[in-house]
Amino acid sequence: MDPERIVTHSDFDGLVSAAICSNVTGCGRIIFTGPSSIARAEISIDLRDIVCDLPYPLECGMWFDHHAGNREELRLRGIDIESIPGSFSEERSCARVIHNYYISGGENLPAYFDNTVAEADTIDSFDYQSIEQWREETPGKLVDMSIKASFPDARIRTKYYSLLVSLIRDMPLEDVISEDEVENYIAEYRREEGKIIELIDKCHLFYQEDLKREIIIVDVTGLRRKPRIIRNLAYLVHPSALASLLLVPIFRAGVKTNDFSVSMSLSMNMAGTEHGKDISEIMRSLNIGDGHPGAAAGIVRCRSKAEREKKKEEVLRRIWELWSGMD
Ligand SMILES: [Mn+2]
Repeated sequence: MDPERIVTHSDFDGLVSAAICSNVTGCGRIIFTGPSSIARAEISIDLRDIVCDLPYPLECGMWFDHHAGNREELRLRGIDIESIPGSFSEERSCARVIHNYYISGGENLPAYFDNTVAEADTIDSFDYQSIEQWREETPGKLVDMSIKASFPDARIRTKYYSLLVSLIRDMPLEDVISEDEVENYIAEYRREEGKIIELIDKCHLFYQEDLKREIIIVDVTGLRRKPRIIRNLAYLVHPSALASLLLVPIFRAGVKTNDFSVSMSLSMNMAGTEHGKDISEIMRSLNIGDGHPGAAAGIVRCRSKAEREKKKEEVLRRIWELWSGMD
């Protein structure tokens, strides 16, 4: 296939996916987007497009993905996955699916892709056994940091992501990170991360009965402006925590509402240990959301600030009860 565009997810896995497709097909026009834009059909995609690491659109030329939920959605839509050109497999990254597809098709891929794809596997599946391993600054993680920097506007971000795809396509990650622009955005991300850690330090607490400080709670519902927050950074503030819980106000059209989101995940300290904790079970029991055993989220709706405070207390009490009852 001679594609006109590669439409991909705007994360590390999506960028590596696009880089492999670009290497094989020679296509250099990359569109970056997220799963919800595809679901809402906000981008017109046709038979000349390759789509990576995203839900299957109405139609496309080739589709590569690894999300079980997207396969389930195709089944519900009555579309036979085997009839779609490309490849689906529940690998740890979409980059792995694409790499396997082209290798088994006899394509000659650069040897440095082996390591690039291995990094995509780890980063996309958040496969860390400890905080140290998660914080270890591999070339892939540094590139991922630069992707997560904030950009002055969407155009500059798209331009940088396009540059990154061509760098990842043409050289090993060790060389990508010594490019000036990449270095600058890594530094920018570090500055932002420092500010987030300060905010977490200021807004964290533990439930009164949580004497062993198992769950670090970060409550930023009191902030007037939408904060940028990365939940896992809570483990830097309290490294021995078993889980982190984040309460964030919901903004609609830039305006703060009384509703708040609750998101929670297990610490990587829990990886590989025997435990009965299931975060998605907690969200379902509260009837506010869903997710995976390791991470889940929900939304609590409130009509007033007073109700928000009341519900917050209730949610924290219930989460603590459910959590301490899971063994
Ligand atoms: Mn992915």
